[in-house]
Amino acid sequence: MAKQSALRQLAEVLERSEQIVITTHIKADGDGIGSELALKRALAGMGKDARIINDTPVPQPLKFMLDEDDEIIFFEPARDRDFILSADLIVVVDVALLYRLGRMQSFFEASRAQKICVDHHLEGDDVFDKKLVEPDATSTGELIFDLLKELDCELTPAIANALYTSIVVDSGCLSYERCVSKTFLTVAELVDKGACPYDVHLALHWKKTLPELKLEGDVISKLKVRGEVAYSHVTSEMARTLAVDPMEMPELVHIPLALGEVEIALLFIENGGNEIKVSARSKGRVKVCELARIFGGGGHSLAAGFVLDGPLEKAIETVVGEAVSFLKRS
Ligand SMILES: [Mn+2]
Repeated sequence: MAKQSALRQLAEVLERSEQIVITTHIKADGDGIGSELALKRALAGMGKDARIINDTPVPQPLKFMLDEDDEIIFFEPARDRDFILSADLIVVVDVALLYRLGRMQSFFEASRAQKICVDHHLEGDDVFDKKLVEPDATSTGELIFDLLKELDCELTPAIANALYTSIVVDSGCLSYERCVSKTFLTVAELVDKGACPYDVHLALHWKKTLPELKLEGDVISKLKVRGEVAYSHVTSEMARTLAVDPMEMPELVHIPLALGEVEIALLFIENGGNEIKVSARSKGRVKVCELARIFGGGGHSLAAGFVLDGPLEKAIETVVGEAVSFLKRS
């Protein structure tokens, strides 16, 4: 019921607003991008001036989702500040932590617009006028679907395909725990409205480049196991040699998770400078977001992440040791 009343309140805010900024977290994934596109397309259909403005560019593997190159604007403060500061509404999707908006954060804070959030993560800042946050939802896309229903929006094929992509990206192709019958009913309706599952599958999974596949091979060759924890890493040197951005390959962390005896998978990525980005996954016995929180990160029960200082070997030693004892405690 709380969800229904949040949906109604958000729908009313959207109906009243005319100039709308939509944004998501830095290094957006398919859920963030799909949610933004579906919402923008729906609002444009309602005659609103809605623009998607993100701090970081659309990752190459997700560009298939765009109808036009500039459908998502890569933030340029000098050009975009007036639109943001004079907007009457800012919608943040797939994140509720302000620092994850990157350079958009200070403009979010400076704007006098109403601010709303649609998200399914556990952590969030208390800075929104209204929000719909449902950690049990497979994806933000599924919540945007509910919101568009509340708005009585027509689901065009372009909207349906964006939402379908959101949902499959964040639900492990409709297989994770949070998938319930409602998820499948939603997806069925999206396919009825023109979403193309095979095209999305091709674009998401079978459009890799040879260097990307080679990086997967490198991640396998560096794989180590300690107890029920499997881990691997990508150094800056590995990424540079192959000219691949591992941050655009969120599926790399699933390689160590595929081992039968493993409960927690960790992938360490040297992210320029002294920063080590850690992705963590669990198969279900433990909540890996609790492990991430020890290091100041967060996410979902079975998929989380955090950043810590290098050097790489020290970060690996610290985190793997903590993961092993975390499993013993749990
Ligand atoms: Mn998401």
